[in-house]
Amino acid sequence: MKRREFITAAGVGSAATAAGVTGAVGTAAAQEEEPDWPDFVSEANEYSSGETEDLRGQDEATVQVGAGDGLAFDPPAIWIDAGTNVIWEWTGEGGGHNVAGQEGEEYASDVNDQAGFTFEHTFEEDGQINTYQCDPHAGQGMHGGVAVGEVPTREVQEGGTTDIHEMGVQLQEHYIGIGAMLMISVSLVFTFFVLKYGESSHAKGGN
Ligand SMILES: [Cu+2]
Repeated sequence: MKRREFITAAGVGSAATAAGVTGAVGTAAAQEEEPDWPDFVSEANEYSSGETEDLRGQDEATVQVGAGDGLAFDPPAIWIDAGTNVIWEWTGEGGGHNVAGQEGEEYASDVNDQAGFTFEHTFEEDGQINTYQCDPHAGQGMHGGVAVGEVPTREVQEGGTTDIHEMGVQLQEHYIGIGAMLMISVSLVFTFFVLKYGESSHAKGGN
């Protein structure tokens, strides 16, 4: 194999290995449980899988109304203990909004478009996944979810990456991370030296 081809092969090989290992670390780190949200919440604006805000252990939780592009609740999915008071705070963005309970506990605020407007509801029933929406923007994905206490959960997984736990391999993320960095470093240093000194015999011969 010619030197150039070898450099390319080594570089691609190391990069692929490092990327593979990094992907596995990402999966392991992100792997956790979150409430088994209905699609109504999974498709809410500003929500993506695994981004449930875990506020258990606190007696108060705050959610912004009119976040993101103005048509979202933030955080859109929260997990609280029974007895927690949830306070929705209007940002004033996105027009008139309200908060209206759907599945679960019943509550509804007025529609308002002023920054600083607030609405509160204390969730009392343990084990329930509550959903709510903004009536004027429900059709545009302005939804939210409040999971209370011991609710059914699902495992959070990033799409497409290998689940190293399912493979039965228990690897310490720490060591995998160091390994990935070492491989990248070795690859870079190797490439640097070959490029710098590999051609030197010809270059110096010319001088
Ligand atoms: Cu709205």
